[in-house]
Amino acid sequence: MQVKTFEEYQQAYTKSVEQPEQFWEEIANHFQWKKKWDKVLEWNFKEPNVKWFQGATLNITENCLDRHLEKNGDTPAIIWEPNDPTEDHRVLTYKQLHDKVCQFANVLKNNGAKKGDRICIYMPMVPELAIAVLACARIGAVHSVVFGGFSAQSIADRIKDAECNIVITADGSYRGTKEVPLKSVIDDALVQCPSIKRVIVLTRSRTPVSMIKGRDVWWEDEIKKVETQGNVECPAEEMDAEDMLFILYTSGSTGKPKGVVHTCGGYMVYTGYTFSNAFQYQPGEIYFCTADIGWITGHSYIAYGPLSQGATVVMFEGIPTWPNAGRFWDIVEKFKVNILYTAPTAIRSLMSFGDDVLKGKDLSSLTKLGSVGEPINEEAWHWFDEKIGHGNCPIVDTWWQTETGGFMISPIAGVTKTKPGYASLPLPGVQPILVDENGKEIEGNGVNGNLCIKFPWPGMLRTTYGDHERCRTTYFTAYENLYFTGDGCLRDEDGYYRITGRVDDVLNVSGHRIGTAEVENAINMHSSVVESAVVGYPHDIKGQGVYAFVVSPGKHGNEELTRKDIIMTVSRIIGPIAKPDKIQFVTGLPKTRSGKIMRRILRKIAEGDTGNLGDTSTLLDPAVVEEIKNGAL
Ligand code: 6R9
Repeated sequence: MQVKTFEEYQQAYTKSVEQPEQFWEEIANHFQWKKKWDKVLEWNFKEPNVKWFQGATLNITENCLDRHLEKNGDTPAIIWEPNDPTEDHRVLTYKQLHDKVCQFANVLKNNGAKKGDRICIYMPMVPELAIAVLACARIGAVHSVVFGGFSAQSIADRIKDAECNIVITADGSYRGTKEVPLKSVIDDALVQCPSIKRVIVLTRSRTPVSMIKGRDVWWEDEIKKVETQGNVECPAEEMDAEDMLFILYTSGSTGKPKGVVHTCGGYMVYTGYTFSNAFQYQPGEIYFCTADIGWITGHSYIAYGPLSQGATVVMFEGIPTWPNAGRFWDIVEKFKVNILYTAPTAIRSLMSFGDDVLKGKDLSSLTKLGSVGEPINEEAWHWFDEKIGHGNCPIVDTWWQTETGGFMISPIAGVTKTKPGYASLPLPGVQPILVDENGKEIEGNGVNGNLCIKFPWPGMLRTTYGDHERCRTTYFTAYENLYFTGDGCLRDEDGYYRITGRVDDVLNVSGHRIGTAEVENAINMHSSVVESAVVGYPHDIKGQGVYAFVVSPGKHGNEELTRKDIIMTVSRIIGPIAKPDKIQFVTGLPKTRSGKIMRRILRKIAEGDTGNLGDTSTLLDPAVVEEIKNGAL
């Protein structure tokens, strides 16, 4: 399944374009199916309707667990490092993980879970999170993991949208010196969610929680029940290749986050194939992905992709800067990590502490590095390369999205020549194309355009939950017969791709996707706000910061307090990750005569680039621009 040389990559790529069905069929044969497919691919991007491996049945957990047991049952699957370095780490072998997943799958069944049910997971980065995810997949329930940084309101919105009937959570979670009361956030969310019949609560921080009779049960008690029933095995539910595996909510340029839907067969094949190839994973290697399972990176490259390949994954509960900025390097040294996969925002943040924290750390086990989530600036790339990789670890800059399921454009470690800031070349099976505003293909090299994909790949989203039309209009109507990524992209003279960032109203703050419309809606809920406009601006560590222009005549001269109130409102409505970094009070927003906010102008002001604001003649009230310019933060 792995390509070993650049020639092999080129051959694989050509085959994947000329004979895509044969190409993916051969890859799929490396996985374990209960029944093989009748047809490899059926598709159109009009509706859209994409089906891979039709007629096949499988269970992804048999591929991630059972099939490794005979030869590799004692291989560590998960090495877990707790938030507090003085607490013991934990190792779960494939055999142990298998048993725990089966046990918890039986807990889910005892609590009424069935195939097709949607189950919301809101948990800390502990092994039980991976166990909960896999247990859902084991019984054919659809998981919807919500990242721990989202508010009660965001959780409620997601639970309602997916009509979940069970929540899996923990009493609390540790993040550095902070303790987050997860169960209490869930309690607040559930006031709005009558569909939830059961809440399963793991003990982690043992902070006091309210347990409601008839609704809330402890994870540990439920496990005991299963043990006394002697119910250790749990047969894997037979799933159709196109049955839903999970929903993951992500932000777009309009409205509320949408539930991206991934299905069992194609997603399994795609995450396994891309993991194995991009990182050139070899048996025995220790792989550390610093993402949270609450994001797609954790789904695809902590859980499913590595586990389907029998890899050993390091999972970390804490944050990179606690107890100090050397924590990642301590973990690398402690577990002799070979492959480190992290994000530019983490690299920039750790860089800012200087190189002293690196002194005496043994990073010699590292052989490959990876980056994901946002464009990596050259300075960070070189620091990562020199200080962490000591100049001899290829950097795999993986470009992909929640919607793509797995890596799309990425170097293959040791095979593809890398270039700082470039995601380099499309992986086999991926057909990128650059288009101009009118949807016309921009051919040749040394060009810039909007990045689209013209042919389906097995890991792509199938729909947005409960609203297929939204999937169509968001991704498939901007350009006919193309999947539109929302990213701008440069293809250089060598045909190498460099992602330049979002071209829509989506911000990328510390690698987190945040819709400007979402933040505006939250700000507008504050009682003294009339309206607002949110844009991004360059931020040294976060990549982008959130800049809000707010019309608030009722602030009564106390700007500082109102500012804090607005930040609190955004925290409550979305979560702390969407808090504005800057709030500028203005008397009006620059609007066209038809009432549209001219974000182009606001973006320039937020970037501090006020010299040339472009054409402002269509503005209703040009004076407002002067005022905003003069008050810029
Ligand atoms: C995996 C993930 C997707 C957006 C994407 C793009 C940005 C991700 C990148 C990158 C440049 C990379 N992005 N990886 N930009 N180089 N290597 O992050 O998914 O949270 O859905 O975000 O992130 O803008 O469109 P998601």
